[in-house]
Order: sequence, then C-alpha cells, then structure tokens
Amino acid sequence: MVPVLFTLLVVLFVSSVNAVIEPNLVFHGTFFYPPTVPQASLPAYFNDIRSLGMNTIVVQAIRELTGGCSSTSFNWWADTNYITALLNEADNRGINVYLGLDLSSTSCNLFYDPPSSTTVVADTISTLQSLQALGLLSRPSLKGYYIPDEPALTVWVLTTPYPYYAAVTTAIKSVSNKPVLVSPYLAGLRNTYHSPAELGTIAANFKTQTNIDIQVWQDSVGADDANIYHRMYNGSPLPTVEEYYSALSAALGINGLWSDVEVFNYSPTFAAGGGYRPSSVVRLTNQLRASSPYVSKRLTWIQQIHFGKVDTIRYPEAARLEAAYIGKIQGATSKYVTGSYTWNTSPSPSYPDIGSEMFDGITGDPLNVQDPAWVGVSGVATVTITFATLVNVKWVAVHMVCASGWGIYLPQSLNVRTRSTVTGAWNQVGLFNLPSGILQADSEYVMGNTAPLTTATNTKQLELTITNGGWNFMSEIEIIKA
Ligand SMILES: [Ca+2]
Repeated sequence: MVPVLFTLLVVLFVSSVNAVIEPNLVFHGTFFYPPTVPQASLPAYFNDIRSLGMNTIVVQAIRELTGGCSSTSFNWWADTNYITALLNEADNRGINVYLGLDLSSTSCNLFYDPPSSTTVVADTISTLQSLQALGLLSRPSLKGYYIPDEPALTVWVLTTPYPYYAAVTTAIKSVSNKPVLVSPYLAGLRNTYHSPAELGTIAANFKTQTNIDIQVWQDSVGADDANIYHRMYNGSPLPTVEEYYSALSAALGINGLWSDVEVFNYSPTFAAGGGYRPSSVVRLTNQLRASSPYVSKRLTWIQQIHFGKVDTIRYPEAARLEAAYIGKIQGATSKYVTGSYTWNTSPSPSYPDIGSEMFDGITGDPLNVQDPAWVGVSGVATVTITFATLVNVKWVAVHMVCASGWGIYLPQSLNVRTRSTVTGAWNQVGLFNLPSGILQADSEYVMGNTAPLTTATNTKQLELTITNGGWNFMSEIEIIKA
C-alpha cells in the first residue's frame, strides 16, 4: 500500500467515530456440532442462532466411523431422538437444516478408498432409510444433506478420491432428492499453489464428477492464515481469499457456492496459544467482505463455541465476540466505536504506528510480525483513547500476536481505566489476565474482557495498559459500547 493512500485511509477512519452497521455482511447460518449441545439445550440453541439473525444450520455429522478403515462401527453424534427434537425446533422457527451424515475421515486417512468408502456408502443408505421410516426426511425444515468428509481439493494431485463423493451423493439421492453439500477448504494453497483460475477449474471438475450441488468453501483464514490482504509471501504476491472466491463463483455459479467463514484465531500448531479462540471482529469483517459478493450464503465454523451462549464448552471470549458481531455487523444500530489516541509508551521506530493503526480496520498478519500492520512496544504498552462524546464502554479488546522467536508474547494482563473528563481522576474498571490454559505459543489472540464492563460509563478517555515479559505487538483495538 502506498503511503499517500494510507494517509487518506487514516483520515477516513478517524472521522468515522460511530461506524455504520454492516447488514450486508451478516451470517446466514452456521455449522453445528451436536455432541456438546445436549438435546435438552436445543431450544436455547435455536433461540440463540435466531437472535443472531441466522436461518440455516449445517449439522456437521450424525454418525462417525470409529475404529479405523476396516471397521463397520459407527457412533451416533445425533441419534434419531435427537434429530427428531432438532427438526421439531427447526420447524417451529423456520430454520433450514442440512443434515451431515457419515463422518469417516477422522477414523480413516484413506476414507475415500475401500473398505471404508463402501462401508460409508452402505451405512448412508441404511441411515437415511431409517430416518425416512420415521417421517423425518419430509420435515419442512430439512433442506438437504452434507457429506462431512472434507475434500482436500487444494492438495490432492489426483482425482482418486472423487468417486467416493460421487458414490455417497448417489447413495443420498437414491433415498432423497434434496441438495447435497460438501465443504472444501483454501488451506494448503501456500504449499500447493494453485492460481484462482486453476482452483476454479478444479472445483468445477469436482462438481461435474460428483454431482454435488453446493460447495461450501472454507476461507481458511483461521486454520491456515489464508491471505485476506494483498501481501507478499516468499517474495511473490499471494492471491487473496477474495480472488479465490471470485474465481470459484465464476466456475460454480453463485448458487453453487457458499462460504464458511472461520471466526477463530490462527496458530501454526492447531489451537496452540490463542489459536482457535474467538477472532477479532475487524478481521471477521474483512473475511466477510472477501466472500460476500461471490456466494449465495455465508456460514461460519462454528457459532456455538466462538460466539454462542449455549454450548457448555464455548470459549470464555465468546461473549465478547458475540457482542462485537452484533455491535458491528448484525445489530440494528452500531455499537462499535473508535476514537483518537496517544501512546504513553512509544512504539519502537522499527514497528511504528504511522497513524491511527489501532482503528484502521486492518489486523496484522500472524505469520509475519514485520507486517507494517503490527505496532510494537518493548515492555509494558500503555495507550490513552479519547472519544468524541461520552461513551458507556462494555467491551475492550486488543488484537495481538505471539512470536516467541522474536521475543513477542501474549499479554499477561490488560488493565483498563476510564475517566469522564480529560483532566479528571482515573477509575479502575477492569484488570484482565490471560485466561488460564493459554500458553505462550505462536498465535494471534484477541485480549479483552470476558464479561461486560459495568462501571465504564460516561467515558471520555480510556486507558489500556498491556503487560508481558517481552515485546507487545498490537494491530487493532476493538471497543463496543452499550
Ligand atoms: Ca490496524
């Protein structure tokens, strides 16, 4: 990005103290993982996704192959009683359900070859027939089916696995002629390069050979740090997520393409450090922009633990992301606020803040701490934010990175103070420690409060103090008001 353009962007973002809500970017739905939502919690779960404006769930799977490729043993993730209860709730609320069937890739690496593949095909038919006998396949909310084994279309050199998907699709359609979904991913493209046009050709060929109706492409921003910005990698320009969605849409048609937007942090080792925890809402906004023009539905992986209220194993940061999603994207009015600010501890000249980088809508690249989107402070970092008007602050979060080889760590704590005038006394409104269980491992993380602030009312100035034992690297501050 050239300096002149950057200056213009700074002026724009500083002037937008109360950003507009972005309803054109809302999620239509989410993948759903049954094992951690008990049947008794289904009404609350459906109320939750309805309150977020969603109308679609894709059940990840109802059965999982266990015991390896030669096994014929399946565990129910959602048995017929559970599925009946789920469709009851969906029917009552007008929610569209796509039912994931047999998952086998977790038990068998070569799931697309016999004997696993033939086992899954046979079980798919018998399972659907048992649901049909109960009248479940004709429920109004049941809109289609999902094949849970994710095709590695970016990685597979040969089309050897394609006949498995064709066989499962044929099996499904032999019982019920509703649309069939599958979810390939952009992950892997950094190592197995395909241009956007090449990936479009691969996706179209897969569709032709399998007869699968809709491809729900994962954006892989959380799993593999797929490129949502125009950046270089290993000295070459890397195509962006948006460029891939554009090419996939051209190849499949907009009605044949949905997006699966990952709302979790990237870590090179899965779920290490802050990895797989709820993401920055600014990063999420950019992800939604990357697929929005090219797909007919936007789903997420997965609402229930990353910004849900019901799942018992949801992350402690889920409440913050839920408020931020509603406040910036889905709600009736914007709750997302920015301000002017000064660093009380100067950023390093090597990692400077060249002007309002904390509110410029760009998050740092967790794979590259030399990305100019990162602002680096050696030791404790303190920043004072001034609002144009008095604000009742509910949520404060900072997008950060851990890169231990560079001496950059996640914060041990975030201290928050407020005052109602620029000369008044400071009030302590919260001191938040890194949640237990997060180790210092390379990852991005969004540090903030995990329950709403209660005493940050009438705030003119907000002071954040971020403490760790090395460098603090920050790229965005996210504030949500009442
Ligand atoms: Ca930024």
